[in-house]
Amino acid sequence: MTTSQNLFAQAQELIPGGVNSPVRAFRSVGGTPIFMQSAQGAWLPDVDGNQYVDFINSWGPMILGHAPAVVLDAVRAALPHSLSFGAPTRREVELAELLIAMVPSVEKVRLVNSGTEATMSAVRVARGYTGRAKILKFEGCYHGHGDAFLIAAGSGALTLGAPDSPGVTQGVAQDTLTVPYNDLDAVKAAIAANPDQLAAIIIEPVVGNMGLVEPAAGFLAGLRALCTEHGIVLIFDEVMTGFRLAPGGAQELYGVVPDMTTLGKIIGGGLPVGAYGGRADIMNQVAPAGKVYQAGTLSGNPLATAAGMAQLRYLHEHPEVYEQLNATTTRLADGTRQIAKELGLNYTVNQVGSMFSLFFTAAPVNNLEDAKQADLPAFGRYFHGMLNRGIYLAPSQFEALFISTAITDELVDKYLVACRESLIEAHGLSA
Ligand code: KE4
Repeated sequence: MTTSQNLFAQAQELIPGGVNSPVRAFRSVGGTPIFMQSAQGAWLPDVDGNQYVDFINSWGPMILGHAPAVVLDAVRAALPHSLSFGAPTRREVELAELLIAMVPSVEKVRLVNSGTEATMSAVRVARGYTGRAKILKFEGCYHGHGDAFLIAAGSGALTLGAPDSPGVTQGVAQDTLTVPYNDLDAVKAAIAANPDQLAAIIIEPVVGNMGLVEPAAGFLAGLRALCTEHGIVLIFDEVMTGFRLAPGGAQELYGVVPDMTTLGKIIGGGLPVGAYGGRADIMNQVAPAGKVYQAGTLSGNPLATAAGMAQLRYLHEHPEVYEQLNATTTRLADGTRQIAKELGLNYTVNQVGSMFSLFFTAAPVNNLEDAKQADLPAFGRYFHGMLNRGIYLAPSQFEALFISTAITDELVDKYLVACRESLIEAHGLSA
């Protein structure tokens, strides 16, 4: 037995499914999850001494690679001053200022401790602001594990085949409408069928949680117009795309400004930080300025804000990083697409900026139904082929890859060699 196998056997006796987040359990790809020992730059050594090149980067946060000096130095400097006060600090003001400078829709912002807290809070504020009850989300989008979102959810819920979780009551589910992604007519029909009842439409402006799916031309602008026309709060869930697709996220990239934005992952530099923000007239509903209650013991935590501030400040001051990330990712995506074509597989590869996915289907993937056409057993074999060749991918077809600045040209070459060999192996092709 490997050390990972031993640890996983112990973990399963102590932790549900042996993991602290379902998608880590390798359930849809089979095998034993790899227990990591450390990480540096692009490299992940596991507890058995194997080395992997990381293409997940903690599901997005490690955009500068693992253990970047700029972030670790900031955390080291904050360490001696205690880990938490439960009182306001200067850095929370500085971080709010930076977020407002970077994210077009954000005029006021509240820090929380996860993306889930951010989305749960944003929806509550939208309901408080509008006095309406219903929300609309898109099939295959994942907005964290809040009850209102575990309806036709993506990511781990989709991976485990539980897009509608037990424990979510009918009372909650009845207030969440779902329509296919990229289907503006379905949105219009949902609005017409629920006149003056929709508090918010929440969307991943670029989807990572059914695999990478990009918005059709005009889709986001269409949503913007409908929300303006009907007094519905448009929420961009940029927990994945924020600070990744551009300094100002997808809303900067596509030039569509929502009423509210939720943030996470990169914002904390690897430590637990989430945030929700938006128009001042909406955010002024939040206690204690307004009556919509939301709170958190560790919100704005001194260490987490030190890490987040360091990472965001670096990204803000080095916009050239985005050009590098996008060029690296384009090499990876185009190379993967070319290899699949040469092998006669013609698989679909979707890419936006430094996020991409290889779908095990030759058909286009523009929504959840398309993504579900993928050959999941073949994906599982491919995943393990890549793992055996030292490439660490998301252990699910319904996730995106997240590229860091630590991925060099040599590592792109290593990935592409492994990709070809793993596709051949997964499909029993001749080289
Ligand atoms: P967290 O609560 O996991 O910090 O954020 C929830 C969330 C909200 N919105 C979007 C668009 C997200 O992608 C996420 C979390 N993403 C998953 C990856 N698909 C986190 C990985 C996991 O669940 O372990």
